[in-house]
Amino acid sequence: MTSILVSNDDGISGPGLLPLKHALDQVGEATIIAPDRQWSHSGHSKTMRKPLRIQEISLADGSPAYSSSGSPADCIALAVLGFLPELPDLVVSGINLGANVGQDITYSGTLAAAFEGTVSGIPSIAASLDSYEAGDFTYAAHFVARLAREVLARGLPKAVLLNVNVPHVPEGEIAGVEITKLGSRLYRDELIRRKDPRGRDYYWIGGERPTGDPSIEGTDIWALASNRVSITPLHLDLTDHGFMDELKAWGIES
Ligand SMILES: [Mn+2]
Repeated sequence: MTSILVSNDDGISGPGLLPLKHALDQVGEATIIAPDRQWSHSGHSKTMRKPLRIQEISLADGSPAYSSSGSPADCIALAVLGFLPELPDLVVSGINLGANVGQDITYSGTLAAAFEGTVSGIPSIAASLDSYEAGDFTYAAHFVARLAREVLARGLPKAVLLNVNVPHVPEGEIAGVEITKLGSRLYRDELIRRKDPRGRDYYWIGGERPTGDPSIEGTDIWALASNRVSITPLHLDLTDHGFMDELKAWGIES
């Protein structure tokens, strides 16, 4: 039996988790291990200096699931290191509320769970819906299940994962599926300084939602802007091979 490990960064009550699990139940045996709280924007963090707890719970539809005190990556590590009786054949993380495109992938806990699967040698998919409001995950979940079947049948190259972003439009308005490269996000963060009740300063990193440059054809941001599903293959090797020769010319090695 094909086993699929499902996690996310929006937490065990995240709205995209159960629709994803239901769709993946048609592909194999889907087991949820998800964080017990919100971990969005937490990056690839792993808990090494305090204990982790796992609780067996029932989700809204009665499905059994494991809720973990750890990060998204911890959830995958727990499973891979022996919490589950056998290694999963596939890791799927999502479906995240909010796109993970361009530079987002360095912040995203959704991606971190998938990267943790990839580091462990397990084919992995990260999936996000391009909506910040609780949305309709039906089409996205079915699409990810279809992609999961392909990944299980064909495998993925070593150190490569698939980052999927689905537009939040009715299925009839989906204009196609594109294999894309990472685009360029435009963040609009600002620092907000306030006073706490004791008169001390505290800070929020806030501001408007990020936008992106939709004009660069072939990017994930362009695909979403034109109602296309985006699939970006990501490699764990972040080396900038093109810059290596110029860096050597700095003479620092001698
Ligand atoms: Mn999230």
